[in-house]
Amino acid sequence: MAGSMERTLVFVKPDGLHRRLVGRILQRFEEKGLHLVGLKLARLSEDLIREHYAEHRGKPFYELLVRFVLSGPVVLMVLEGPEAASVVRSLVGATSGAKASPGTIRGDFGVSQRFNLVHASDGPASAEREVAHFFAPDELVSWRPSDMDWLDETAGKEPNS
Ligand code: 3AN
Repeated sequence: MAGSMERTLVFVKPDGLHRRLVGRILQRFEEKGLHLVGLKLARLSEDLIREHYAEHRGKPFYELLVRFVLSGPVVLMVLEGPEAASVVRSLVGATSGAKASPGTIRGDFGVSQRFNLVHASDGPASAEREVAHFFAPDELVSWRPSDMDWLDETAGKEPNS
Protein backbone atom coordinates (compact mmCIF):
# COMPACT_ATOMS: atom_id res chain seq x y z
CA MET A 1 0.00 0.00 0.00
CA ALA A 2 1.27 3.46 -0.89
CA GLY A 3 1.98 6.38 1.42
CA SER A 4 -0.37 6.80 4.34
CA MET A 5 -3.04 4.30 3.20
CA GLU A 6 -4.81 2.82 6.21
CA ARG A 7 -7.72 0.55 7.00
CA THR A 8 -10.28 1.28 9.68
CA LEU A 9 -13.29 -0.45 11.18
CA VAL A 10 -16.82 0.93 11.23
CA PHE A 11 -20.06 -0.69 12.24
CA VAL A 12 -23.53 0.72 11.86
CA LYS A 13 -25.32 0.05 15.16
CA PRO A 14 -28.85 -1.38 15.43
CA ASP A 15 -30.45 2.09 15.45
CA GLY A 16 -28.96 2.72 12.00
CA LEU A 17 -30.57 -0.45 10.64
CA HIS A 18 -33.95 0.13 12.31
CA ARG A 19 -33.94 3.66 10.90
CA ARG A 20 -32.88 2.37 7.45
CA LEU A 21 -29.84 4.65 7.32
CA VAL A 22 -27.18 2.10 6.32
CA GLY A 23 -27.02 3.18 2.68
CA ARG A 24 -26.79 6.89 3.49
CA ILE A 25 -24.09 6.30 6.10
CA LEU A 26 -22.00 4.16 3.75
CA GLN A 27 -22.47 6.75 1.01
CA ARG A 28 -20.77 9.40 3.15
CA PHE A 29 -17.63 7.29 3.41
CA GLU A 30 -17.63 6.42 -0.29
CA GLU A 31 -18.23 10.00 -1.40
CA LYS A 32 -15.31 11.18 0.68
CA GLY A 33 -12.96 8.83 -1.18
CA LEU A 34 -12.69 5.76 1.02
CA HIS A 35 -13.40 2.32 -0.40
CA LEU A 36 -14.72 -0.89 1.08
CA VAL A 37 -12.39 -3.83 1.62
CA GLY A 38 -14.81 -5.68 3.96
CA LEU A 39 -18.59 -5.65 4.48
CA LYS A 40 -21.04 -7.87 6.36
CA LEU A 41 -24.37 -7.97 8.19
CA ALA A 42 -24.20 -9.77 11.52
CA ARG A 43 -25.67 -10.19 14.95
CA LEU A 44 -22.69 -9.79 17.25
CA SER A 45 -22.27 -12.21 20.14
CA GLU A 46 -22.39 -10.86 23.67
CA ASP A 47 -18.77 -11.97 24.25
CA LEU A 48 -17.57 -10.08 21.17
CA ILE A 49 -19.42 -6.91 22.22
CA ARG A 50 -18.21 -7.04 25.82
CA GLU A 51 -14.62 -7.50 24.64
CA HIS A 52 -14.96 -4.70 22.10
CA TYR A 53 -16.25 -2.24 24.74
CA ALA A 54 -13.97 -3.52 27.55
CA GLU A 55 -12.51 -0.04 28.15
CA HIS A 56 -15.99 1.14 29.23
CA ARG A 57 -16.63 -1.71 31.70
CA GLY A 58 -17.78 -0.26 35.03
CA LYS A 59 -19.04 3.01 33.55
CA PRO A 60 -22.72 3.85 34.20
CA PHE A 61 -23.70 3.40 30.54
CA TYR A 62 -21.79 0.14 29.92
CA GLU A 63 -24.60 -2.43 30.47
CA LEU A 64 -27.11 -0.35 28.50
CA LEU A 65 -24.57 0.02 25.69
CA VAL A 66 -24.03 -3.75 25.53
CA ARG A 67 -27.81 -4.37 25.52
CA PHE A 68 -28.30 -1.79 22.79
CA VAL A 69 -25.66 -3.25 20.46
CA LEU A 70 -27.01 -6.77 21.19
CA SER A 71 -30.56 -5.70 20.40
CA GLY A 72 -30.35 -6.11 16.62
CA PRO A 73 -28.10 -6.70 13.66
CA VAL A 74 -25.18 -4.46 12.77
CA VAL A 75 -23.44 -3.77 9.45
CA LEU A 76 -19.67 -4.01 9.76
CA MET A 77 -17.27 -2.53 7.26
CA VAL A 78 -13.57 -2.10 6.74
CA LEU A 79 -12.76 1.09 4.87
CA GLU A 80 -9.46 1.89 3.23
CA GLY A 81 -7.97 5.22 2.24
CA PRO A 82 -5.43 7.88 3.16
CA GLU A 83 -5.48 8.40 6.95
CA ALA A 84 -8.70 6.36 7.02
CA ALA A 85 -9.13 6.26 10.81
CA SER A 86 -9.03 10.02 11.33
CA VAL A 87 -10.97 10.78 8.14
CA VAL A 88 -13.76 8.43 9.27
CA ARG A 89 -13.83 9.85 12.80
CA SER A 90 -14.25 13.37 11.45
CA LEU A 91 -17.08 12.24 9.16
CA VAL A 92 -18.77 10.48 12.11
CA GLY A 93 -18.58 13.43 14.54
CA ALA A 94 -18.66 13.78 18.31
CA THR A 95 -20.08 10.99 20.50
CA SER A 96 -23.31 12.80 21.33
CA GLY A 97 -25.55 13.53 18.37
CA ALA A 98 -26.82 16.61 20.20
CA LYS A 99 -23.30 18.07 20.25
CA ALA A 100 -21.94 16.68 16.98
CA SER A 101 -21.46 19.28 14.25
CA PRO A 102 -23.96 19.55 11.42
CA GLY A 103 -22.49 17.84 8.37
CA THR A 104 -21.27 14.87 10.39
CA ILE A 105 -23.21 11.60 10.44
CA ARG A 106 -24.09 11.87 14.13
CA GLY A 107 -24.71 15.61 13.82
CA ASP A 108 -27.13 15.14 10.93
CA PHE A 109 -29.01 12.01 11.94
CA GLY A 110 -29.44 11.96 15.72
CA VAL A 111 -29.55 13.67 19.10
CA SER A 112 -28.66 10.75 21.37
CA GLN A 113 -25.42 9.90 23.13
CA ARG A 114 -26.09 6.13 23.23
CA PHE A 115 -28.07 5.66 20.01
CA ASN A 116 -25.38 7.34 17.93
CA LEU A 117 -25.58 5.18 14.81
CA VAL A 118 -21.98 4.20 14.24
CA HIS A 119 -18.90 2.86 15.88
CA ALA A 120 -15.62 3.94 14.30
CA SER A 121 -12.10 3.01 15.41
CA ASP A 122 -10.45 5.94 17.20
CA GLY A 123 -6.99 5.66 15.59
CA PRO A 124 -4.71 3.46 13.48
CA ALA A 125 -3.71 1.17 16.38
CA SER A 126 -7.28 0.45 17.50
CA ALA A 127 -8.32 0.12 13.85
CA GLU A 128 -5.80 -2.67 13.31
CA ARG A 129 -6.97 -4.43 16.47
CA GLU A 130 -10.68 -4.00 15.70
CA VAL A 131 -10.42 -5.11 12.05
CA ALA A 132 -8.81 -8.35 13.29
CA HIS A 133 -11.44 -8.65 16.06
CA PHE A 134 -14.40 -8.57 13.67
CA PHE A 135 -13.08 -9.86 10.32
CA ALA A 136 -11.20 -13.02 9.35
CA PRO A 137 -8.34 -12.36 6.89
CA ASP A 138 -10.20 -14.17 4.09
CA GLU A 139 -13.19 -11.81 4.50
CA LEU A 140 -11.10 -8.83 3.36
CA VAL A 141 -10.64 -8.04 -0.32
CA SER A 142 -7.66 -5.93 -1.40
CA TRP A 143 -8.25 -3.85 -4.52
CA ARG A 144 -7.43 -0.49 -5.97
CA PRO A 145 -10.20 1.87 -7.15
CA SER A 146 -9.60 3.16 -10.68
CA ASP A 147 -9.90 6.80 -9.54
CA MET A 148 -7.35 6.48 -6.75
CA ASP A 149 -4.76 8.65 -8.52
CA TRP A 150 -7.30 11.48 -8.54
CA LEU A 151 -8.10 11.06 -4.84
CA ASP A 152 -4.69 10.70 -3.26
CA GLU A 153 -1.55 12.28 -4.66
CA THR A 154 0.61 9.84 -2.72
CA ALA A 155 -1.14 6.80 -4.20
CA GLY A 156 0.80 6.46 -7.44
CA LYS A 157 1.55 8.16 -10.71
CA GLU A 158 0.20 11.53 -11.86
CA PRO A 159 -3.23 10.86 -13.48
CA ASN A 160 -2.28 12.50 -16.78
CA SER A 161 1.19 11.04 -17.15
P1 3AN B 1 -17.15 7.02 20.43
O1 3AN B 1 -18.07 5.98 19.82
O2 3AN B 1 -17.51 8.42 19.98
O3 3AN B 1 -15.70 6.69 20.30
P2 3AN B 1 -16.93 6.17 23.19
O4 3AN B 1 -15.91 5.17 22.78
O5 3AN B 1 -16.59 7.12 24.30
O6 3AN B 1 -17.49 7.04 21.97
O7 3AN B 1 -18.23 5.40 23.67
C1 3AN B 1 -18.62 4.19 23.07
C2 3AN B 1 -20.13 4.17 22.94
O8 3AN B 1 -20.71 4.24 24.22
C3 3AN B 1 -20.67 5.38 22.20
N1 3AN B 1 -20.63 5.23 20.76
C4 3AN B 1 -22.08 5.48 22.74
O9 3AN B 1 -22.96 4.57 22.07
C5 3AN B 1 -21.91 5.00 24.17
N2 3AN B 1 -21.75 6.11 25.12
C6 3AN B 1 -20.64 6.85 25.34
N3 3AN B 1 -20.85 7.77 26.32
C7 3AN B 1 -22.13 7.59 26.72
C8 3AN B 1 -22.96 8.21 27.69
N4 3AN B 1 -22.49 9.20 28.47
N5 3AN B 1 -24.24 7.78 27.83
C9 3AN B 1 -24.72 6.77 27.07
N6 3AN B 1 -23.98 6.12 26.14
C10 3AN B 1 -22.72 6.52 25.95
